[in-house]
Amino acid sequence: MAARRTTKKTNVSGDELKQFYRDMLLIRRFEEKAGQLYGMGLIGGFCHLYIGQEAVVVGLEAAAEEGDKRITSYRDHGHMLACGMDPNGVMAELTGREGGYSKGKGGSMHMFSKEKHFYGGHGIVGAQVPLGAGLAFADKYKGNGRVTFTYFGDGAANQGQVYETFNMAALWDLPVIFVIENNQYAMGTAQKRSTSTPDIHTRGEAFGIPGEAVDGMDVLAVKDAGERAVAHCRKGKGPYILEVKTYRYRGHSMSDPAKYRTREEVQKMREERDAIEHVRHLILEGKHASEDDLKAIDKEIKAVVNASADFAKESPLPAAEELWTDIYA
Ligand SMILES: Cc1ncc(C[n+]2csc(CCOP(=O)(O)OP(=O)(O)O)c2C)c(N)n1
Ligand SMILES: [Mg+2]
Repeated sequence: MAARRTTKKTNVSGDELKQFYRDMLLIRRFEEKAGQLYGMGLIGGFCHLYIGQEAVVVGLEAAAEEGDKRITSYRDHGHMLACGMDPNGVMAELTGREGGYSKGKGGSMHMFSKEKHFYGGHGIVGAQVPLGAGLAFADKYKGNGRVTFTYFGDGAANQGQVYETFNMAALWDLPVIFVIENNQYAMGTAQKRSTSTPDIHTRGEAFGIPGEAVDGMDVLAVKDAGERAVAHCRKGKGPYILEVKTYRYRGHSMSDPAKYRTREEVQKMREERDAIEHVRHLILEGKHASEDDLKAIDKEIKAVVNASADFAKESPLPAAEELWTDIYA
């Protein structure tokens, strides 16, 4: 491995590091499998993979408590797995099968789990931002102490509705954490070509919303920042912005020719900043586990992912009558 940055010492336990490793690896292997199934024609439509960004959701989920909510964009499989949704149900939905979270009728961008407080999965860029504030409004109204993680991208951060939402969220002190997953690109447009000021965590200043930038390739840094944001919201101090600087290794979606960046740029991130390798290094360096222990985890995760693909392939397509259910007009 090329030059590895050093991480400041933390008091994180070996068990916690191993859990981070496991959770991030599940997302990566799941997404790789989804990419394969897409290539085989078993997944149709759009499919946006989360590979490279795993530390963002895993770090923030470690800062969340039972009952907290999450809502995100179309790049959503990682969020579902990180909050504990069943890989079988997610993979079956990707392949449009009856056993999927939306009975095979929603696909990659339209899955929900009330049980895990996951509110989608939204294909319209930025649309989930006001919805996230709405979820937080409901919690504030009920006085239940819950917070909502509202995830969106660097591209979405340039949308008008985001600022209408910031205004209302600040005005009403809503317990919402706006998580900007800055992966440096919005489809084929690099952030520097679309965004007047690179530090998007300062965008809340006009509304009195505090914000901070976080290294999104370091799961420990993400968890730390997440805990600060959660504490702020739970104290009733209103919204908080986390701009998590990350990187997606794959194209925008499975149909992206990726002509807007060099292979070397991607390779450099993979070799020098990979979040899973980082944790692997911390585990080995701290002697929390051996290479063989980690191999056993890799094997276990591979089995879970393979089982999800088998479950999906064996699940039938939705019955024709299902066309007439879950319709609200
Ligand atoms: C309102 C709207 N405009 C445009 C699109 C097309 N579109 C889909 S994703 C995307 C880029 C969003 O990039 P970003 O917010 O950075 O998220 P990322 O894909 O990087 O996770 C665009 C323009 C859309 N889905 N909705
Ligand atoms: Mg982006």
